[in-house]
Amino acid sequence: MKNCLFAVVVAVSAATAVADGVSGVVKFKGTQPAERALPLDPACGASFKKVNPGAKPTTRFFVVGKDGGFGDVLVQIKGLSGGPAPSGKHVLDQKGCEYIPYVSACRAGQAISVLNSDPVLHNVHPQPAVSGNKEYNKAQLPHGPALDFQYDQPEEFLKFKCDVHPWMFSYISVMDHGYFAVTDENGKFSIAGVPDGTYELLARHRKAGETSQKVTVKGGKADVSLTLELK
Ligand SMILES: [Cu+2]
Repeated sequence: MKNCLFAVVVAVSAATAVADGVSGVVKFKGTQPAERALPLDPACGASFKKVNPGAKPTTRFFVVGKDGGFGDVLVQIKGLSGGPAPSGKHVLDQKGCEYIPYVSACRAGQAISVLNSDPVLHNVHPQPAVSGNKEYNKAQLPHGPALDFQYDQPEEFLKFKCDVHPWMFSYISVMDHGYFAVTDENGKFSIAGVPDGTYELLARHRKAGETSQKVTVKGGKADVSLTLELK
């Protein structure tokens, strides 16, 4: 009976490993600029060390994986509206005196819940650039309760900052449709639920610009590779 159960589990995980939806990779081309060291104060230095043992605190402008995969790229299907509903709140944490994730995306109207996992005071200061999206500046005690925000107008790379720690930034893209993803640290992405058809797939990075490619979805799937060149 034990063996039988084991076989079932293996079969399920093999099935889920097959890529579904529009998936693929964004590659980085060019010379990766050096990141800058972050001037952490002692309290933040200690927290950073605890969260990232052995790592040096630096800016995170260009996340490039070993195989050239480009992280923190906003990828989206153009020309579609609606799409899969957001599942729960979009969570942004403060850990080691950094915002985690650094770059992410959510749906317009979706609650953005900001946590403070640090033993230090932060203040959460979203600075939207689009009219109708409100600026806030809220202090958050060490390990304090979550603060919720909501943005109804689409805005790419809406900036969150902390005024206590001038190196702390996060960028959340607020999307008016559900067909988007942000690439992981190896440049990989997956967009679920795209109807069959031919679309423009747009990839945009905060500092490396954008590129787009035609993609044809058949049987609910498409595999695509894009390259963003830093000039
Ligand atoms: Cu802070």
